[in-house]
Amino acid sequence: MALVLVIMGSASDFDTVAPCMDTLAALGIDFEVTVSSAHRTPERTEKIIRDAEAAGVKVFICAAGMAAHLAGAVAARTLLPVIGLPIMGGAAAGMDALLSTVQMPSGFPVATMAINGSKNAAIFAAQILALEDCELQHKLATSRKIMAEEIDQGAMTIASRYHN
Ligand code: RP5
Repeated sequence: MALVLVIMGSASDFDTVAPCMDTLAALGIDFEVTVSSAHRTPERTEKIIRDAEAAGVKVFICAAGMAAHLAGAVAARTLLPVIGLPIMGGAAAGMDALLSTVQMPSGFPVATMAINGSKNAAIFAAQILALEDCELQHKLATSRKIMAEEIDQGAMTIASRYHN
């Protein structure tokens, strides 16, 4: 059963969103991914939300660029947590999507990631699911340990260039 539903506003977002799906897969999280637009296919978006809720999805990740209303449109129709992923594109280089996603009216929060922050969207979804999943908590902790080791390794590599 999919626990996370990733929705992107256009198939053109796919390459930017792909690290989100890769990270969910690496963490062993069951997810589904689809394309639907808040503006171009509002009825389809509405049906996707209803079907996902009925199927047991726990978290939505909504990626969109430009006047990115997808995450907000989903948040308006569900009580499940919605993670917004602003996608860079167009004349405003992602600032349009960032502000459209983050500046929600009081009462309808969207947990907004950085512009193109696809990996963090997956990790944040995992952190929500990990509240009730000890194994997932362990995977996230292990992943942080690996990141810390990589920083330590980088520090040693750079230091060794200048200090023999
Ligand atoms: C948004 O408009 C999409 O999420 C995408 O980032 C952007 C451009 O979409 P296309 O014109 O490439 O379909 O709705």
